[in-house]
Amino acid sequence: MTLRIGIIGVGTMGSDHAKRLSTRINGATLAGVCDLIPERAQKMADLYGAKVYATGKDLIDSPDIDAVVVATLPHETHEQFVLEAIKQKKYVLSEKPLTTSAAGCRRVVDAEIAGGKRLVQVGFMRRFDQGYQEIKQAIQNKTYGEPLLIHCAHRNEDTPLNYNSDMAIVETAIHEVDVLHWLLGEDYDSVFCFLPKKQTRYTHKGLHDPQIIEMDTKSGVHIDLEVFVCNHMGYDINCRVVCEEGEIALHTPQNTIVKVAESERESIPNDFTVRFKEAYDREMQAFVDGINADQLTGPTSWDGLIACVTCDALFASRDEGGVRKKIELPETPSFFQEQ
Ligand code: ISE
Repeated sequence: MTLRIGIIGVGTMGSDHAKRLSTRINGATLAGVCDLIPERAQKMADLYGAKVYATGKDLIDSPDIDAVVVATLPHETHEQFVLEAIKQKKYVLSEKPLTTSAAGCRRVVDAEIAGGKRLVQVGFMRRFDQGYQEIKQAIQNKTYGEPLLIHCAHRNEDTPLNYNSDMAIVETAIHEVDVLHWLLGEDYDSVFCFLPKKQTRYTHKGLHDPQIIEMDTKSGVHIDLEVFVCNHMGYDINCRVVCEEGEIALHTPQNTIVKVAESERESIPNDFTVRFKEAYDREMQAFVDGINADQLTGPTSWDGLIACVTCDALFASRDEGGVRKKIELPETPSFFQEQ
């Protein structure tokens, strides 16, 4: 059966998902779209032969839509649509962050548990990236001994003028917050965020750029992360895991290297939809396959909650001038332990 999927919010991410659903994903089709800007929705509908819905609720409630993708901005709007999908017992893929606070994620988690069925997948797509998967394998198999340190940098070429310091944590750094504890297979013990005095001249009001994050896991693996969202260079994602007997690092996928004028150049993508195209495809295929098997396997709303608890601690650490904060995670409900 071909699943009829509806997308709420067709900005950068939603339109990227619309294209992937219409052209590269097996077992599903783009059946509906909705956006606060009607022309944007109409454009997607015309391109891919989907129906335009006036509101997100209309799309979710429609008998012609089997499952939903939520890619709205601002991210706090995800919650209302995810809750509506749960109410209608429809599977839903929510872009990350699930919401922007632990309290909001808790409401989603509670609604999902009350409904008695796992329906939510959260868009932590880095778990589907081949580079991160190879690193996870090496860690699990102890190929290079125990992991000791992880050095990361999350760099965006530029951000819009409304992008602020909190967003650089809960919308940007949240990728590392999620993927690193998943890589290591353990929880964080404490986190720390501090603002270096020297900032880029390309930053703007409300954004301190760069920010520095440190996270320590329960077993003592130490992580440092540079979050630099106006780097004026490219979309540059680094993750280097130092183990007892070797080091394993992400490498930006390349098809060609150019040697010219006594130099050798590798390209850096300009945004995340290019850098992680395959990972986004695999994430969406896993969502569709999970629905067809009636069992989702991707990141859960509980993963969404854990990430937001960690981001809330990072905000507190930063706002208190760089105080180390303990991560107090609620006990994992059995509903998610079985996943
Ligand atoms: C965006 O939403 C993403 O998911 C990107 O991976 C991240 O680098 C960017 O900062 C976010 O705004």
